[in-house]
Formats: sequence, structure tokens, C-alpha cells
Amino acid sequence: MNTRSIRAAFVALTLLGGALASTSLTPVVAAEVTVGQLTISGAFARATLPNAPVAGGFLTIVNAGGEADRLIAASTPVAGESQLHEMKMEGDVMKMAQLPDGIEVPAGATVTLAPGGLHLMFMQLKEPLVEGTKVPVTLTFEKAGTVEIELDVGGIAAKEPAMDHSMQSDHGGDAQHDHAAHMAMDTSGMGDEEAIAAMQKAMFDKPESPLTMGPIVIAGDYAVSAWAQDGTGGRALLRKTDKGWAIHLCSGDALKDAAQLVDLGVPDAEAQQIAEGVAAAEANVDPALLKQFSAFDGVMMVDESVM
Ligand SMILES: [Cu+2]
Repeated sequence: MNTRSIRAAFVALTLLGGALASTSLTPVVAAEVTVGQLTISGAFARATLPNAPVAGGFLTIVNAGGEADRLIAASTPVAGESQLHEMKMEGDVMKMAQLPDGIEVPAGATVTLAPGGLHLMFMQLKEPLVEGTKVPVTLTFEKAGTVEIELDVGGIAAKEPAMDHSMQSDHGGDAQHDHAAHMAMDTSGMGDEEAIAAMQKAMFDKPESPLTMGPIVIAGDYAVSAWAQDGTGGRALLRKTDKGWAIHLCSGDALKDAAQLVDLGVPDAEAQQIAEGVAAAEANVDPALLKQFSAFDGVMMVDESVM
């Protein structure tokens, strides 16, 4: 009974993690689309889980012209909102942030949107992205204008368009698990709150930087837990799966707001219940600690399905 099996896997950033240095010199099979001096190729997305709220889109833009251009917008019928994002490391944490000024494509340059870096971000997904299908996307450039492309939907941890395996750059071995943090424990026999706290402690607590757990609010198969560590912190959105509770994504104040919870895929009733629960539970929390729970900018996806 004391043996906790390391069984299920926790995989961070599998949807968006991993870097791909892609300057393929071989013909890329994925369709190329040209608009003005720009050529767009290798466009792909990763398959998503049935309830995933967001997905990333990746592609390469070559600017053969003598003038810089800028990708300023993207849209797709499969998502309520599309944004231009970048991933960046802040300390040990990879965060993603919206790029309000878009993505510059300098004259003569190749710009690659790839997992772990620049990407198209599709929010409020209306349906899961299914491997083997295509997702239509409209890109708008400042100078070249608007162009329609299609993303090939690859596997859930696809690193590149499915057909182009010619250039793996320096990624030998198990590239699928780049940036992956595996951690799990058997929490059977624990109550929900206890299980969530124990799991997060097991994943993140370190002797030199102890993890402080804040209130945990549970509504149906969803939960939001607040945490603080090293003067910063955030909130995690968890889902109960057949393998126990798993972190679905990390964010800050978005996870105490009912409307934003709904945008992130939580059903209305649970979102409402969580928002009210968090407000009540955090009413008595030390303001300095509350500030830490709010410190997490953006949304970091954590995908529990890739094991
Ligand atoms: Cu993003």
C-alpha cells in the first residue's frame, strides 16, 4: 500500500512543445502556396483530443522579394478565434504569448512557425482536428494580402508535415518527447482534493523550491487549483480521466473567470461553479499569495493524452 507506481505519464507541452529547425532542401510534399513574393509551405497542425480547447498551426514562409512583409492575421472556420503566438522560456517555464504586431517576414528571409516557437493559435475549437484531414486557414499579410492555405493534420505529437521526413536536423531518437515531463502516481484511494494536491506536489515540489498549494475547487470532472512557488505561481485546470486527475492547462486569472473557462473548453455549469468556488475559497487567502496565483501570463497547454 505504500508503493506508488509511476504509471500514467504526465506530458507537458506535447501540443506545442519541441523545437524543429526546419530548412528543408529537399522537395516538400505538402502543397506550396504563393502570394506575391511569399511562398508558404509545409503547413500542418496536430490532431487534438475530443475536448481540446485550442490547437496550434505551423508553416514555413519564404519571402523571395526585396521588401519585408508581415503576417498580421489568421483565421479558420474550425476555431472561434485565431491568433499569432510565440512560445518563450521564462525561467524554467515555457509560456506562450500573443503577438499583437504579427510576425515579420524580412526580405529574402525564411520564417518558420514550428512547435516550440512561433505558431498560429486556434482558440475555441469547434471540433477536434482529426489526423489525415485538412484544415483551411486564411492568412493575411500586410503587403501581400490574403491567401488561403490548408494545414495537413498530423498525429497528436506531429513535429512536421507528415510527408517530409527527409530533414530531421539534429533530432535523433525520441523527438516526440522533447520538453516532456513525465510524472505520475497512483492516487487511487485518495479523495479528489488530496489526489490533486499530491499529484502537483509530486510533479513540481522540490526541496530547494517548495510548492505551496492554494485552494482547489472541483466541479464535476473539472477542477482548478492554485499554486505558488519561488515567488511566482498560477492556476491549473485539471480534468478527471479514467487514469485519475490530470492537468489540462496552466494559466493565471483566466482560470477564475467563468467566461474564460468556457472558452478553454469547460462546460457552462462547471465553469460557473468553479468561478464561484474560486472566489469564495480565495476570499481568505493572503493578498501576497493571491498575487502569485495571478502571476501566470497566457495559457500553457498540458496534454494528458500522450503517454
Ligand atoms: Cu499559442
